[in-house]
Amino acid sequence: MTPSKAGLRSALLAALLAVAGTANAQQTLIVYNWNDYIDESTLADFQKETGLHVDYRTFESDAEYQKLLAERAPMDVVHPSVKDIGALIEQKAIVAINSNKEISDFKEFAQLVRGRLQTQDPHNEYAVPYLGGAVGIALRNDLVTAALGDTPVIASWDMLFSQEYKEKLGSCGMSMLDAPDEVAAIYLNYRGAMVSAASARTVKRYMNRLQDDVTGFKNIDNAEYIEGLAAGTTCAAMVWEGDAYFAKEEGHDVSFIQPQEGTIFFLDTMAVPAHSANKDAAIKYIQFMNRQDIAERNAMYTLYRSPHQNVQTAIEDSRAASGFAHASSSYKNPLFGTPKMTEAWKAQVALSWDAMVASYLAKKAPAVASVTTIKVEKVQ
Ligand code: SPD
Repeated sequence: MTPSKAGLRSALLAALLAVAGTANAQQTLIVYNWNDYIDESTLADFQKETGLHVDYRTFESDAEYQKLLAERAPMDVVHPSVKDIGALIEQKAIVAINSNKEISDFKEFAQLVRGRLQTQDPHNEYAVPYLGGAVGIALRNDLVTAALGDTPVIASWDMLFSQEYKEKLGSCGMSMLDAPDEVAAIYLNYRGAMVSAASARTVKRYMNRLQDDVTGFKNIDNAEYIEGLAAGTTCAAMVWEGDAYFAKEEGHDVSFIQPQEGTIFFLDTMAVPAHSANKDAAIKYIQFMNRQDIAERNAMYTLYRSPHQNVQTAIEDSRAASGFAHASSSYKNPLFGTPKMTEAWKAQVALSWDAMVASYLAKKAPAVASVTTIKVEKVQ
């Protein structure tokens, strides 16, 4: 987690968990979730209700949790993105937890969410949706206005990738997500390629172009931009939307743009690793977090979108009344999902990504690189 949110809250979380816990030997559940992705008071409530102790840890990228899973690091609940569920099932890295509808019959989830899951987990056995949202651009308004002069702010990926905007915004700090699959899909779509039909050769060609386009960016990273936007050291960043809305709610001069060319609608889930030592307790945790009242608290707090149709509708109504609205209404165009990736697509994206990062770091000297590697943080 980055200090902008976590610094304020990890102390609170520790206090809440201490109060909720007892001195008795408790069963401990190890939960890995994305950074800045929970209302931490729900953890304390879970402990109070069940008597189970939660050892809550965070990660910042797909690569981080995938490495932890591959290493069989102690873990009872993990939050993979829906795009990876099919592969995790195939690898036998996660287990079926909902074969008898113990957790949900999935009827309460938005149609687009169910469709997204269907392609990966056709019988809704392995993964329960948690939160989702759009990828877009966060702007630190004061800095961007000063840097752009008469050039207008536009709802376009041009703000990050066109020469015209980069020349103006490069000096106030630009940043791109460290999320190969999402970035590749967004970039190919932006540059006019048919993402779902792109051959490995096409992927390679476009990723080479991206390599030039990110030259001069301050970061390729999933957490530093949160701090950077707040501190004014980053002015334009590709972000997961909740992080931008949260910065705004904390009083920073930040806005979120959903580019008109289209963007990813990502969806994260809850799953149980095959090597979990506490599978029954893990199912209880997922059941609890999937409860409508708890799901609502997490969506309200994080400013991401709830997969529960009713919860999201109620939230949108109450937020609209207070002047808050997501850049587009839920689950509609121009949001699209990460395409069902063929092995060749995935392999080429991974290869091209590594080459792009290597070239980016080589050009970035003398500053120290900040591409995310492993930064697992433990909060308890
Ligand atoms: N603050 C991070 C929130 C996580 C958003 N989901 C990321 C999906 C990546 N595939």
